[in-house]
Amino acid sequence: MLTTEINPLDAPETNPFDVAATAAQEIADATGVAHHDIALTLGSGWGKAADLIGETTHTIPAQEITGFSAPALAGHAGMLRSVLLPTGKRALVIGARTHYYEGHGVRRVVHSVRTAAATGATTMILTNGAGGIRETWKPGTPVLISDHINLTADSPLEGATFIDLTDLYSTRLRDLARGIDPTLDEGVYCQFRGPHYETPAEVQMAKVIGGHIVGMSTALEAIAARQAGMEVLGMSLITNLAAGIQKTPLSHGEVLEAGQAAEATISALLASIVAAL
Ligand code: 8IG
Repeated sequence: MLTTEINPLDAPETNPFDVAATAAQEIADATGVAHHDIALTLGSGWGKAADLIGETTHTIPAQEITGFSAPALAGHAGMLRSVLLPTGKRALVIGARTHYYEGHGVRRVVHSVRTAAATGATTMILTNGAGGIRETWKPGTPVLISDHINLTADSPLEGATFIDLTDLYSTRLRDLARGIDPTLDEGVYCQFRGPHYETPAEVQMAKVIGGHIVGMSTALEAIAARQAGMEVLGMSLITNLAAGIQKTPLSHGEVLEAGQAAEATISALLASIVAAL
């Protein structure tokens, strides 16, 4: 959709699943691919995986698809790609993430996941860049998400929709990932609202309540993916130690740099995991 149009997700009376179905049909029309099998959201540091998993046959600026938002950062046009995997399966690669901290509401945050499900995808791979609470995780370390703590006090579910989140981050997929790289650690991801980083006290709280990773995405998306019946794999790239764990202040530039340095390695790892699905 054009940026000047009203996003249909913003009208409370619209059904977000209808909007996702429309978006999926538009993707099918634009790509000629009627069905996608898996979907990947590539967060900071993970972008190169799109080139490594297979052959990109179609690239669509996300904002041309119903319900997707204009890019939050100028010059960062989010792209949707349809990728043909060597196995013959089809992947939908989502390079456009709407963050909760943008303030457009949780429907927009999870629209890409719901659209992926509507294209037929039954596996959802969610990746992000995040802060680490464990001191042994040097910047550049990829970590499997074993579970999450949703600190946004929000949910993508509307009404009395009671969804079980036991094993939300599939044990089967985590085992499969460790089959590729046995050194992969795992941890509990805490989604904070952001966009500010945490105070050191908030990081200590996250640690005390059982968190190992702090970030600003993924948990709400994972809930929507589970609601849609998808199997979820979550991975964080630790780009920095969380505030107060590292003694120096956090800088966005530093975070981006760590992401870039690790990008080739972690993207190759993710491509190997996708090949094994
Ligand atoms: I990259 O330290 C990245 N994203 N909340 N805290 C939160 N989000 C992050 C961090 C971090 N690093």
